[in-house]
Amino acid sequence: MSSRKLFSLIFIRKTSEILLGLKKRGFGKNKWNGFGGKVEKGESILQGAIRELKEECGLSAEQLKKVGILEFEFKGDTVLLEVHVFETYKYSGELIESEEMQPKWYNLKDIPFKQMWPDDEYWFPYMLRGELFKGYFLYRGQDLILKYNIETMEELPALDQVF
Ligand code: 8OG
Repeated sequence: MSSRKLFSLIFIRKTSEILLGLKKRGFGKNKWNGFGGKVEKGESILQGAIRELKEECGLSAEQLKKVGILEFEFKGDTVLLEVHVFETYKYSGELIESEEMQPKWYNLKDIPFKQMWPDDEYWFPYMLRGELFKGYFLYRGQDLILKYNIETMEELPALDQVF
């Protein structure tokens, strides 16, 4: 029997820049990523995304747009990760470093893919082109992608369900 774990992943955008955070601890340590984490009981995915963004970099998001859904399977592990990806150009508050993340603006031409999850290089282009996408990745360990699939979507499911 496999179980599913829900996560949020948020990217703050400017026209030619994207805000990434260097993860300082836990799963994905020392990798640059968007902000986000596990959706908690009693909140929707969107609420979880807004909460995590504030906790990890101090910013409040307005008008988070869902842009993609990623599924990750790790060979030999029955847990399936379902990561809901959001972006926004509208935010407020003061950018801070938190215990979990060290934030930094990157020019879109200089995204540090070598120090990110290996799958990001595959699906970031969809996000940067403004396409909605759904992706599946099968990993061996945390470095090797054995199989993957990405498709563009006309629309993504609503995210107002509370878990
Ligand atoms: O709570 P925690 O920080 O451990 O949540 C993990 C975060 O990492 C969450 O925002 C989802 C995100 N994430 C994965 N796998 C991958 C991945 O392969 N690529 C990217 N970019 N983010 C990922 O869990």
